[in-house]
Amino acid sequence: MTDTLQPAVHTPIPGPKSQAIHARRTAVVPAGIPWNLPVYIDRAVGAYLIDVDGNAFVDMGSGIGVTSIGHANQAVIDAVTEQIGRFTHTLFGILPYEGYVTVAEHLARTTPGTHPKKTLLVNSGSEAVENAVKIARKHTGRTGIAVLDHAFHGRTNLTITMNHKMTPYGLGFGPFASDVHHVPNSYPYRDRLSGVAAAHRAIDHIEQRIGASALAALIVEPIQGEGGFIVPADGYLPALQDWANANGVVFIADEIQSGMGRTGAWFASEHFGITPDIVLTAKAIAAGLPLAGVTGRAEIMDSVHVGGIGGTFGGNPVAVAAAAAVFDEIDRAGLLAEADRIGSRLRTGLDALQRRHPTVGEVRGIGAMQAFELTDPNTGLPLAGAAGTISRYAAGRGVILVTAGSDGNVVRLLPNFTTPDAEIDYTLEVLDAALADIAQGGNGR
Ligand code: PLZ
Repeated sequence: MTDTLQPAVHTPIPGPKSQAIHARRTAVVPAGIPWNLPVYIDRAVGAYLIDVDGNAFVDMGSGIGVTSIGHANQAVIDAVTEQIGRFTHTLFGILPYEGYVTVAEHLARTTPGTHPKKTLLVNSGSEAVENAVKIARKHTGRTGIAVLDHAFHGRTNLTITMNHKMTPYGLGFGPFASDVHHVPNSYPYRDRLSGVAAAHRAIDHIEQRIGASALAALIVEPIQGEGGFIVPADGYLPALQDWANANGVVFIADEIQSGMGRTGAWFASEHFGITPDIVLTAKAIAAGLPLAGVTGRAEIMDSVHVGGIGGTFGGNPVAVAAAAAVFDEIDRAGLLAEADRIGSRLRTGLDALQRRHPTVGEVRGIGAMQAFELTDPNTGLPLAGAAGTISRYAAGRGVILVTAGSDGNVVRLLPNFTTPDAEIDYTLEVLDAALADIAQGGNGR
């Protein structure tokens, strides 16, 4: 464990102070915003979250892959503090500043391919997806958008239309955006298809149900995030890209969850040998400050008329200062290699858990983006809800986990890239105990 911190839960979860805040929240915050655990965080450092009752948790979720370089990173604190003291806003479309340009340069350097690239900065992942669709439509003069089954792209009207799960993301919020088409993904654990066969199925679907000439863009998460860290079979993504390129369809990689070093490469696309026309970033790009990017081939990005894209806060000066520090820190501290190393340690442990616990149907992921899918060993069906039980159990032992999967049966692990080995090993011990507990019918408490 680190010198000063170790997992320590000394109150019931949630503790009394968290419970008191939660009661206040219930009166003033809408019920529709989910909460994983009503534990209110007071501060965070390195791999730890400390709640208002003084409980310390190992953070294996990084706020869904946002604080990837560790909580309270000093380089980020310094960059943000310095920028806040100079200026916090001008609106880049009114009066520009260097930080925006610097982040665009970093994205041009780190996203796949050496072609000229340009970047639009916005505030959230959903907004990045929205803008990528606008740009692809303008560039192609077409309107159709193809998305994959089990995708998650956001919570705006267009992006909820693009999500796999209407429940809960879209239910009751229609009418929805038009000309969005859902296409079969590659999900080797469930479909048992080779990448070539899965791509054939997807392309047939597009050609028959949409028509290539109607399609502006095909958007993929190279590793699906909320869907449950679904790693497509080899050859699936390259075949989709080749088809998109041959048919004048803009090929967009939503790397909002899989990018920024999460898989041990700057972008997960690299593992699959794809060079998307547009790459989307958000989450980890600015260490928790709101920022997202749309980085694409210069000729595609420049197809939009002046004034067609922008926004008040997009590329906010403080957020871009944090982002520049994130890029520098990943380079300086060799954090891509660290993500890979931590991920391997985790993966070895998860593979061992799979051998001991028949409910662990599959372990999958790349780098520090690892997950396991829980399956009923007797029926082969998803163990719906089991991931939530494991996550509650782990919280009681001082480990924060995040669940995923369209059936709520996937536990995902997204440790930050500076997590010490001892915290990874402790997490694996807790998971071992949690899996033993669910095998005996435990409820996670
Ligand atoms: N694309 C691949 O993972 C956000 C959503 C959590 P925003 N995923 C976490 C929740 O409850 O809404 C995400 C993603 C991928 C797009 C998005 C959307 O990014 O910054 O949340 O808008």
